Formats: sequence, structure tokens, C-alpha cells
Amino acid sequence: MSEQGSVAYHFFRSDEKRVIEKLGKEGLLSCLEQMLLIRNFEIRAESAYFQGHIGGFFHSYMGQEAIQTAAVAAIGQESWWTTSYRCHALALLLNASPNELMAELYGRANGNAKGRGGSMHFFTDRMLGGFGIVGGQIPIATGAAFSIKYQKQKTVSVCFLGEGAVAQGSLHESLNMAALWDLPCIYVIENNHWGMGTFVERAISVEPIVEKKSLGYGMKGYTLNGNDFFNCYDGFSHIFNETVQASRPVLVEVIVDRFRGHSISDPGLYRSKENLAQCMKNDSILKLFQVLRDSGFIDEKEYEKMDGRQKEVVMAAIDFAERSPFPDATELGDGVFAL
Ligand SMILES: Cc1ncc(C[n+]2csc(CCOP(=O)(O)OP(=O)(O)O)c2C)c(N)n1
Repeated sequence: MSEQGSVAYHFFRSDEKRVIEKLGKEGLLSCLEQMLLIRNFEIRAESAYFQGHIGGFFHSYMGQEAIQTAAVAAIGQESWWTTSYRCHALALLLNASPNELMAELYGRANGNAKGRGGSMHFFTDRMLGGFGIVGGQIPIATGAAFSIKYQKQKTVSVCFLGEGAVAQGSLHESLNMAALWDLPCIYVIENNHWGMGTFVERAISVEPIVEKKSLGYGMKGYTLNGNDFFNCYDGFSHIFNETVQASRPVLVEVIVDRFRGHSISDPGLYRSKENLAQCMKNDSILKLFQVLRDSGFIDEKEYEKMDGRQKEVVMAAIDFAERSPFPDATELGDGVFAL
């Protein structure tokens, strides 16, 4: 049992050694590199925003990198994936290029959504989108799970949502239907404690969310530690296998901290500096690095090089975006279904 705030969580019992054996040096270093790509992407895109190159909404995934990196590594790219507006990392993990994503943030014609969607609406072949409406992605993910079952495929639909979306009706309607119809959907609540500036305990009536709520839908529930890549990877591997075998929906809660405000326009004044510093001490990237260093897979210098390589990838994406054309004004309505 571990404590965060006043809530006691029972985390999935993971085995670091098992993960090291399964992923091996190469697999683990590749996950670390992906997390560094996400971190660098968020840092540089944020700077570009402050310099006035990017407009509109912008929600950083900084601090939460271990969760989606571990989920994609454990579950694989053939599943259906959906998430909220905090969608930069998932698109990168599902093979959208940093160039097309940065160009999208810059509103350029060769961006991921042709400059129409911006930060909240990234997509890929297997990612059905980032969604701006809180909880809007949940019925979509449930429908994807229905299609998997209908076509008798051996995979799952994975739906990420924030703990703020737990108060939305769409979650309860979806969970009820998924449980009734035995749909292979993994609902992952990324509990970063804050829904904009509202602390989770002031918004959600019962906690721990999954330990209490999964029972009400006759579903299995798991709680993972989002600051620990190994716990997330081992947990998602187990949950994926179980979901495919049983064709039953599962509710997962991942406890984590975001390093930034809700969005780029939120200075996060409702959090103390001490709290933030404490959260950053638990940075999942540093923790993963430390374990890999202690296992003899990487040293400080190699880590710095790896980080530098990802910084270069992102700087090249910024250069690409800056050189890219804006959409032609006469084509702005193309591909837009509602104006
Ligand atoms: C239906 C709806 N209501 C309100 C909003 C405004 N809003 C945007 S994000 C947000 C908070 C959501 O927090 P959470 O689900 O915990 O996700 P996080 O931002 O922490 O990832 C709110 C209330 C919205 N976009 N959609």
C-alpha cells in the first residue's frame, strides 16, 4: 500500500526484473528514448508557443510520459487508441512524425490535420483522435471495442481519460454498455489530481476511484504508479493479456503528477512550489534512467547524448514547421465537417 495525499492506493504488484528480462537492454533504452522525445517535444513546443509561433489550446503531457510509453510498448500498435486533448505523446508513440505534429501546432498545411486541428486533435492510423470535450473520447473507444468484438479480433481498445472525466455521464453509459456486452476495452484514468484548478477530492465523490467504482460495473480494476515505468509496463502487459483472453472491459487508474499547469495559459498558482518540487523528484524519466544505469545499460554521458539526439529531432521539427506553408485561405473549409 502506498499513500498520496489522504488516499491509500493498492498498486499492481509488478516485478522490475521480469520487465528487464522481457524488454531487454534494447527495448528499455528505446522506451527511455521515446520518453525523452516526448519531453523534448513538449519543452520546445512550449517555448515556440511563448514566442508567439503557436496559438490556441496547448496541454502538456510533461510528467506523465511513463504511462502511455509503457502502455503502447506493452499492448502494441495494432489496438485502437483514444485520448483527451492531452494528446501529443500518444501520437508520437503511435508513429506520427515530430515534423507533422509540430507543423500542426504551427497551423501549417502539411500538419497532422492539415493545420485544422492544432494541439488537441492529433490522430494516426490507430489513434482515433485527441478530443477536446471532456469524456468525448469514451463512447468512441467503446465503439472501437465493439468493432473488435464484432470482427472477432484478438486485440483491445484503449481509452485514456483524466480523473475529471469520471464525473461525466459518457463514462458511466460506456462502462455499463461495455460490461453488459463484454467489450474488450481498457479504460485508463490518468489521475494527475487536478481537473484544471480543481483538486480531485473536491470533484469526485469516492476514492480510490477504480478500487471503488470498478465493483459497481462488475469489472476488474487495477491501480498503477504512473511515476514508475516498470509498474506501468508490467501492469499493462498483464491487463492486456487478461482483456484479450476474457473479452471483458477493465478499469485502470494510474496515479501521476503533471509538471505543468492544466494548459499553457494556467500558471498553476493553486499548487505550492514545494509540492511541485516533490513531484519532479519522482520524475519517471530520471527513475527509469537510474535503473538502467544501475543495470549497466547506459551511463550519464550516453544518457546526455540520447537526450541531445531527441532535442535535435525536435529542433529539426521546429525548423520544418517554420518553413512550411500556411493552408491556402480558399481551402480552409476542406475536410472540416462543422464550422
Ligand atoms: C464537457 C466539457 N466540460 C468542460 C470542459 C472544460 N475542461 C477542459 S479540461 C477540463 C478538466 C479535465 O480534467 P481531467 O479530466 O482530470 O484531465 P487532465 O486535464 O487533468 O488531463 C475541463 C473542465 C470541456 N472541455 N468539456
